Amino acid sequence: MTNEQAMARAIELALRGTGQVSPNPRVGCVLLKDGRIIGEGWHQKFGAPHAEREAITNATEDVAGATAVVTLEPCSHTGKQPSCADLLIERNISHVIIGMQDANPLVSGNGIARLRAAGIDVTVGVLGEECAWLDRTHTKTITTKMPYIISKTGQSLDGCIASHSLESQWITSQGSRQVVHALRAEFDAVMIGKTTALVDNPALTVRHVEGRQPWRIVLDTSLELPPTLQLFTDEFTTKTIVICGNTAATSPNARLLRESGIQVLGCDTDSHGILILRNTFREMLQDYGIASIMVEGGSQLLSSLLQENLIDEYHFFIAPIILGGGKQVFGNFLPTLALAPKLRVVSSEKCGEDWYVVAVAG
Ligand code: AOF
Ligand code: ZN
Repeated sequence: MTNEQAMARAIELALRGTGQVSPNPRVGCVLLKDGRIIGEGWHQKFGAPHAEREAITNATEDVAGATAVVTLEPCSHTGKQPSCADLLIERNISHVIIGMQDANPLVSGNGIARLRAAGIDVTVGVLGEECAWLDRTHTKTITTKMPYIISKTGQSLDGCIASHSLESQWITSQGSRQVVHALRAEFDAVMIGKTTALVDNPALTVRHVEGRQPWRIVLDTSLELPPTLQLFTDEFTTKTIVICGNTAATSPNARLLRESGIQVLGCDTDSHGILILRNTFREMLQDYGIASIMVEGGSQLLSSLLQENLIDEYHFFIAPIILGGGKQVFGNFLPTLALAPKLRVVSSEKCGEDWYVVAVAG
């Protein structure tokens, strides 16, 4: 087995932690002896043992002299778990192959230095880009203290998310909608604006695929949404967060929502009464461990996020339909070409009848 093949396997293992480890990174580890796998492990749950310890625990042979292939730099600090670099040194691992350096300032470079100081051979950067993608949300949160924000739009070829009469069910095909459910299970929260909640009355649940239910966040500055919405009445009300202005957060409506197990959070507003989302996002990470938020619309919310430069990653599901004069995905605020965000396409593929394009902020 080559180093790349072993790293690809470590990435596969790391992915099993999806939805379980956030805001920690997804990490996988493979132990090799004479090119054979003798142990595998992954970080399974937030606060639980790290991938390297799992792989050593699961090893079927003595690990002394083995090569550890790990997607992320082994940690050098003591957090909820003891240091993985120290564990690898103690167990006489002879070579450590790392996908990417940990962005966590408590670790970054120190894990590698500690391994090298103990005489261990260290190789960094095998499938580095793939490993960086795997842990992009951890990298963002640990360095900026802000969650990673993803926009998801089901849209027409001419960039509309609804017809002029606000019909949006359904623009994209069943295949695309299934991918969306898988995405919901991947990220920590799904967010929508007030109009989308009102017009679509979405459940924002994970259906058609296995996966855990993410938080559901809805913005409603004055708490005017009807209490009969699915988000407020179904079996996941304890996974619903309503963001409103600070005044509304102490109103009788807020109390009623809280009585149903819903979280109601007050947010600062600007001089126009618009919620200052940057602060709210920071709180989401700090107080709820929400490291990634997928915003599913509508155009007003997406526009303000774009304007505030808050979107890290874009998922476009583009259906072969023209809605001329419909609701534009990102509104109409961008006055000049110079202000247009430049994106880098990460992947594009056919999804049923639709095209599925993933792009990141350039
Ligand atoms: C590793 N292997 O499997 C993971 C690592 O609070 P703790 O102890 O769980 O530490 C969390 C930090 O440790 C996290 O921010 C990241 O820097 C690193 N995660 N490191 O060597 C692992 N999950
Ligand atoms: Zn560790």
